[in-house]
Amino acid sequence: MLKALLFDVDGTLADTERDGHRVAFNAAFRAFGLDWDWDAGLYGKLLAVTGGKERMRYYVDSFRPDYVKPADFDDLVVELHKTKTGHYTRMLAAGGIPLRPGVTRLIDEARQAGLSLAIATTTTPDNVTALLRHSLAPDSPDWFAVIAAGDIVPAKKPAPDIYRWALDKMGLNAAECLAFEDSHNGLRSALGAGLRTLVTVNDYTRGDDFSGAVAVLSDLGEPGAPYRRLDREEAGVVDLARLNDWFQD
Ligand code: XBP
Ligand code: MG
Repeated sequence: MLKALLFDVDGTLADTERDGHRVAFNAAFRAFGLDWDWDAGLYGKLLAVTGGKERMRYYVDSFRPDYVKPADFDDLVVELHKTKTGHYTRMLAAGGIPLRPGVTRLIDEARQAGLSLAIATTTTPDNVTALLRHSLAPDSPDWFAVIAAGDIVPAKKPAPDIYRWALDKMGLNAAECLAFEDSHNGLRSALGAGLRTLVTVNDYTRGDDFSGAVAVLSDLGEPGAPYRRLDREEAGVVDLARLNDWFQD
């Protein structure tokens, strides 16, 4: 029986990367007088590494051989990331990033049916609560039995640790749950924890390898604006009846 839905955040609940995180990173770089500037194309490459601090280190190591790291580089990364989180959460508070099609509808239906909800994400906890509060409902962080986020596990996605941590806190087996992801790294993480996983793609992840997913969709769909299934000819709206069908397959 399907008992719980576990959601990734970035790219899955909302399109946060290109016009959210990326913009906030660039604002932080400017505030620190750095000449780092991540355009939308470069950011797509940087998404290979999850986690903002890890992504900045990856950028320096792989794209800026000219940059000379100061002795306190690790501290600089932490401070840059705090500044970036401040920018990002202010953007969310200003209502800057809406949820993707079907997300609010499906979460409402799942709550009414008594399913448990959880979050399993690489992003910083403050980012999750700000997005939920400002784009879903002010009290919506309380709707989630578990919010597993950020540095609570050292190994970020594609490692399965964040999903294992969430399952453990919920006291549920992977076989009782369904995960929602948007990227190859996220799918690997959820599958690694033994979770059946539904993928909704976005512009950055459309070309990713999604082998092993239950289904690969354009989005969750809304009445009047159905999803398109990418792995076969099908359109529709993701509701609990459809999830249960996929879950039982
Ligand atoms: C999300 C991420 C995050 C954000 C930045 O990956 O990689 O790192 O880009 O967030 P996923 P922070 O959707 O697979 O969880 O800067 O707060 O780390
Ligand atoms: Mg994601």
